[in-house]
Amino acid sequence: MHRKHLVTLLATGLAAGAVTWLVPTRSVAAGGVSGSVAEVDTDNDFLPDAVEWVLLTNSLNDDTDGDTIPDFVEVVAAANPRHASMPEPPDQQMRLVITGPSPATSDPRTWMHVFHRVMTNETGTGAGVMAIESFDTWLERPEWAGLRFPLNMFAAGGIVYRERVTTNDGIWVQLSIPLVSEQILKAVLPCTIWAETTVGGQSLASGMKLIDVPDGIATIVPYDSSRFVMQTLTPVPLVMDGGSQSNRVCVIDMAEESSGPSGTTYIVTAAECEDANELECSATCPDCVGWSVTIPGGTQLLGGR
Ligand SMILES: [Ca+2]
Ligand SMILES: [Ca+2]
Ligand SMILES: [Ca+2]
Repeated sequence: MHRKHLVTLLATGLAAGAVTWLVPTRSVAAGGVSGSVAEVDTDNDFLPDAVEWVLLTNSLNDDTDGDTIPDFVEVVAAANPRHASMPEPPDQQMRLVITGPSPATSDPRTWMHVFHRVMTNETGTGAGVMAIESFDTWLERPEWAGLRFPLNMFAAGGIVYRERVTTNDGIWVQLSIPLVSEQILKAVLPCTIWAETTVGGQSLASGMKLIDVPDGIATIVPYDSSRFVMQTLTPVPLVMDGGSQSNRVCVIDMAEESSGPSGTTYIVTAAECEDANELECSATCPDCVGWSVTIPGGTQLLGGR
């Protein structure tokens, strides 16, 4: 078997030396709606609906902010997909996103999605994944400084792999790996899940911080320069408001309170509804004022690096 056809979940830290090799078992056509959370992509922009929910992009529009840069390119570059911006230079990029169970299915698993944008002249089948030279992923908890907890212990098998060759934006690669149930993952919060890859000799890293909130697992998504949205991993059904759908989401202000071994603790000081595509602001949003939220490493590096 050719090494480059393989994707490795490298186990380091607590299980030093244990390496699990996973071969992509499924290759599905880009776009369209089929079974799992990793495959439902209503607007066919190569970002599953569940991923767009977590990142606040519009799952019904392949260019949320209308600036002609596709959602995929802006998301994978950790740019600003909801506000018009300058074109992204052609470059290798990678972005990790965790999503929760879909309310439309009985699948209780969380998913890790790793998206790559690969710049290569090759266009044959598998050219994108062939360009990925190494792939490591792990979980970190602030209390275990320096320890990388092997994510293969959380992986549930049956990964989804998709690849799309574009005209000007390189090859897009999606690798989605089902993890344990949201309940089990909740037991190790707060944590950061990381992926590190090498593409064309270039080292790429992306992490997502997961925090514990009363509604489940949430991540903090930057909304503008100083405010954030605490977005649950699991989409909630849209609520009809007077017959029309709301497109607003709860944006929060946070004040730093203290710093400890689990990370930096913030108090939510304000919560208000703002436009955010097709997302729904819960009627209970204002309830989060006064919540104490602990984020590993604080709000730095939110949105990837
Ligand atoms: Ca999509
Ligand atoms: Ca979209
Ligand atoms: Ca755009």
